Amino acid sequence: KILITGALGQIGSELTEKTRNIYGAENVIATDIRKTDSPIVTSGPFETLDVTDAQAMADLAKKYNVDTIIHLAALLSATAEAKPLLAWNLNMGGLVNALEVARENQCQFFTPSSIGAFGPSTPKNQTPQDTIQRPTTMYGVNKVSGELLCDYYFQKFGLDTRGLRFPGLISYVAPPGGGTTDYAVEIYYDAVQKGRYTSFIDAGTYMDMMYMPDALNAIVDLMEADPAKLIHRNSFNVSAMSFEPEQIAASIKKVMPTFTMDYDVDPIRQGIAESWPNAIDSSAAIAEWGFKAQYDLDSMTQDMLTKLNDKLNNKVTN
Ligand code: VAH
Repeated sequence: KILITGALGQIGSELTEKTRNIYGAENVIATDIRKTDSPIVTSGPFETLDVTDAQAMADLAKKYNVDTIIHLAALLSATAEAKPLLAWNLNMGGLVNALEVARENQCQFFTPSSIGAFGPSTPKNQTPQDTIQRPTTMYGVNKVSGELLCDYYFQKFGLDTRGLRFPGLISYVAPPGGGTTDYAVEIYYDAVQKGRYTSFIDAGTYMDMMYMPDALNAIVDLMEADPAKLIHRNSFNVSAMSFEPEQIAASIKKVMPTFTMDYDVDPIRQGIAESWPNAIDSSAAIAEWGFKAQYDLDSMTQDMLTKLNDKLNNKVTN
């Protein structure tokens, strides 16, 4: 039985559907802070859960006899920068509660880290798996602390903790909330709805990115990997591509020639983006559990625009 926190979020809403398809809907308990009209609420067990409530989480783990916890509930980088103390309490309080419940129930455990776990003094290109991590954002402090805490629970208690340093994730099902890489999601929505986009991230700002189907496969592949082959555990660099706003705009123009983009740079999120790497090295994930991304920028653009057209304009695109 798998318990997922943050199951209505950008990753959670698609990971819940994917794991229900693989392992059986009744074996995946979706939880989130509030119930919505999402199909996730009705396609299998759903419970409201505030991850800062340790007892409530412990009670759910017992109620459903959970053996795997996928902890996704967290505030993303821009929101965390606006509300740093709330971010510390939710991101770290929720994580330690989830780790304790996993330890008490001997669960396998997954929680994502991020390229946000790196800072300005980290090598920016081909960022190594093992390198300096002095992030200058509250989100980054949360992610580095989370990586270390999950390693600690593995070393100290033998808990089977696993995690990935995700790049910006691009998807069309549930919009991300409060991220810095969200520009690369918004651009597709605006392209379909307005034919144009105003970017809050400046031209020339490279960040690692990945299409959601590849991120979901990476989570399942890592969780099913032979533990004997894992040298790293909670922080595998994984990236499918690195681009800057002009490049994603050019990719969209190949499909929508009249698309235009201009800039209204947000200094806060621009500052966060500039503190992160340009392109990270995924070789440890490739070597230890066979990470492989299927989508590049143009194939992602093709799929995003087709799916969003169907979703937003109810156009049946052939
Ligand atoms: C964010 N989407 O922007 C998240 C992610 C690497 C970016 O951590 O905060």
